[in-house]
Amino acid sequence: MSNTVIVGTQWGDEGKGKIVDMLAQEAGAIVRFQGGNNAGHTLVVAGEQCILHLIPSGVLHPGKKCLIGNGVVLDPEVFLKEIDGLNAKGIDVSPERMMISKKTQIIMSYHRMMDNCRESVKSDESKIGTTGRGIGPCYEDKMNRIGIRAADLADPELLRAKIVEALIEKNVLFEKLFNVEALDPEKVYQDILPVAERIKPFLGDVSSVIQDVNKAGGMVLFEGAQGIHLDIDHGTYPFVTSSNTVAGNAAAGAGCGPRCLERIIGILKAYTTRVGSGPFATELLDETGETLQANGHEFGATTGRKRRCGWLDLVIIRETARLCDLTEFALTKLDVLSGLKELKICVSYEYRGEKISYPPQEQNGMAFVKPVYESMPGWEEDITGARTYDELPEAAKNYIARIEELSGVKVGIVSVGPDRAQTIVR
Ligand code: 2SA
Ligand code: GDP
Ligand code: MG
Repeated sequence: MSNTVIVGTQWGDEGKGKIVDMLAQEAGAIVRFQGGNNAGHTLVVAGEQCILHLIPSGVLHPGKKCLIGNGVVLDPEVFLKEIDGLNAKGIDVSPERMMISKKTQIIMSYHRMMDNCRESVKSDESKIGTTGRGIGPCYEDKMNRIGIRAADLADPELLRAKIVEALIEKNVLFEKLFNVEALDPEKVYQDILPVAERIKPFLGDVSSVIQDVNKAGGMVLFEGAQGIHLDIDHGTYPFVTSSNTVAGNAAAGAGCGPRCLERIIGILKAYTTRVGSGPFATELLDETGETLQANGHEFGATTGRKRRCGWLDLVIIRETARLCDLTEFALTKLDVLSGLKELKICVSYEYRGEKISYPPQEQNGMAFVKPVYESMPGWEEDITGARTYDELPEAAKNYIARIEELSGVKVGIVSVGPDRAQTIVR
């Protein structure tokens, strides 16, 4: 089996969790390589729903190794809560199978505070609409080389000194700019100590585990979070998250070389959604948008925010295919389109008087594009019970074929419902 990377092709919430859970059956290890608990990955097995924020979506398969790579920002309290919840359900998440890279950056209370302070002083137009989980400020500290790394949790003196250092500038900002109370470094340190104690047994060398799994002939599944158009470099900057979400970062963020990445599956929702601010060319602010939102149950899996909905945008998908070198798509939520008489696919944009096939690269250029649509007939049938490709209505097959033609990437998996079983492998 080839090592496989799963990425979101749009703005997140394409159904990555479901597909990772499904493919985890064949994996030796599942590794998260970027993002943090801003992610909400939903798995449904035999009707029972489980939403994961930090723990890799392979966890429901007993014995599979679940790894958190160096590229992740980890909130230790959220991590412990998540394992407690899983253990209570009888799912083993002991350090025997769960590991956090010693190099993983730690989200501290002051990162969450900074996230909310920064958003609160922005104008309505410039608010990012972050999840408020401290993701951006934690990555800022990493790049600023003052981040707390997971291994520091096992070294109390170093930890204390680093907290003091990290708060020097932040406390000035908290007090003078944001008008909130400065934090006492000693209190932050004392509060994190019991948490650190519980995290210690999970610390390890994720890079070596990946290598060992491969050496033993096992497959490693790299689980991306958010989506390619939320990538810090390639997304709709500045309305993006603070990590590289592209497939290439799976290598850097997990601790292996680029030749490790073999099969690259882009998870493609049959329409488009976005949560948070930022341009969205095919957004539908009408009844059809509401229908997609309602039928697709489009609410943020972390914050509960309503997701914005619109037609499938092949321009951003084409860009994803080239940025990630996709080998195939897993098309999800096709069932949500059932009952729509007409389906539209955005095939190009009009931008500054020109027709373009890839998103503009100027800041906020996406806010000024006009989508060029192609129309296709929809289908009436409920397809949630389909288990083979042939059971799909002709119009659904045509929709899939058109996606393949317009993107140059084949659709290898079709998902027709949230449950693990509601999947067609071609
Ligand atoms: P942040 O918190 O700094 O990463 O926010 C920056 C932008 O990234 C967006 N973002 C997301 N978009 C879709 N899904 C995400 N996960 C949750 C989910 C979101 C939720 O599964 O539904 O529950 O609201 C996710 N995480 C970050 C975010 O909306 C900002 O636009
Ligand atoms: P992720 O962040 O990419 O893992 O996606 P989320 O879990 O945030 O959002 C996807 C939502 O769609 C979840 O509620 C899933 O249970 C659900 N889902 C996944 N695949 C399908 C599908 O094929 N059909 C339907 N109706 N729901 C799906
Ligand atoms: Mg999600």
